[in-house]
Amino acid sequence: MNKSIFKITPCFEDIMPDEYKELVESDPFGKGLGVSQLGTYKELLEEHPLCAGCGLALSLRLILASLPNPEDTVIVGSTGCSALAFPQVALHNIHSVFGNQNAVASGLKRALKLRFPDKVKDVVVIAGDGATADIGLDMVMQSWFRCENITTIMLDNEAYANTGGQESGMSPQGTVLNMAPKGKKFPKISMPEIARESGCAYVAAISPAQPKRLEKMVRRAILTAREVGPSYVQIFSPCPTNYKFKPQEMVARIKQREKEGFFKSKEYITTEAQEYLAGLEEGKKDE
Ligand SMILES: Cc1ncc(C[n+]2csc(CCOP(=O)(O)OP(=O)(O)O)c2C)c(N)n1
Ligand SMILES: [Mg+2]
Repeated sequence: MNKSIFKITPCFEDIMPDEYKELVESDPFGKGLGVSQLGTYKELLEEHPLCAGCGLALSLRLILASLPNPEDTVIVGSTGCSALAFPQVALHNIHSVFGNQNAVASGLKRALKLRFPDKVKDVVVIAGDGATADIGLDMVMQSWFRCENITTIMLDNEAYANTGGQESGMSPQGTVLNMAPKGKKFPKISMPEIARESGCAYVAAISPAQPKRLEKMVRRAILTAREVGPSYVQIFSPCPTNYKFKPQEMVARIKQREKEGFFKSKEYITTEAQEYLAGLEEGKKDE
């Protein structure tokens, strides 16, 4: 991205919103900043309209802080709670029709490769569990089978949250929600394993309770997608509104689910991706 595109034309300086002026003065672009520097620069998402204690909002904040190359990243979103925050994200982003996100991202990545052959452009899908594991599963898996160079990040709040609480394929067995009063009859879908078997070169499961590990996984996934093949990161992002717990208990809930054995951080890496990442991470140590 050429930074001159967001510089303020002098004659508009007095009418530009303070938020925008702050971004121009203290942007994170091209500086290699990450999760550890949060609070020292203007973030790509600050205020958002999501519920208090929303796990997805925290995950989104951490993902945006983890992007290896935010100025040349395009996010493809889908319908769901996160779609409400995207208009406030200071990054190129596209809203796709519910479930179509990986098809849109595939076309976009191919077009960007043709349009900017000498530049790295990262295409990252960020969508809910319903969009990824249910209604969009066909498009998601086909993009993996075709080995598209894109990263898919699922914000797993274990429900269709935006539409008032239906069960999703990712809700645990027995879950009772506003619109699933009898309790879910089937177990949670094993998406990391499906991703691994469907051709993803890098797969991870994580939660915002481990911000540094989340950052490492998001970076590894995006770097792998550049050169090796598709990648998938599943982020457990509990929803206080639909699961009816107190907003301040979101992180405690992750830890409790971990203790009970319902959530586990995972990482699957193919040998090719492992060698590629080891080369990059080794190079970074020398810097
Ligand atoms: C094609 C289509 N089908 C259904 C809907 C209705 N719809 C909007 S959001 C949503 C649920 C989204 O669930 P998820 O992807 O898990 O995101 P969340 O809201 O939980 O973040 C549904 C079913 C829609 N907008 N478009
Ligand atoms: Mg959901």
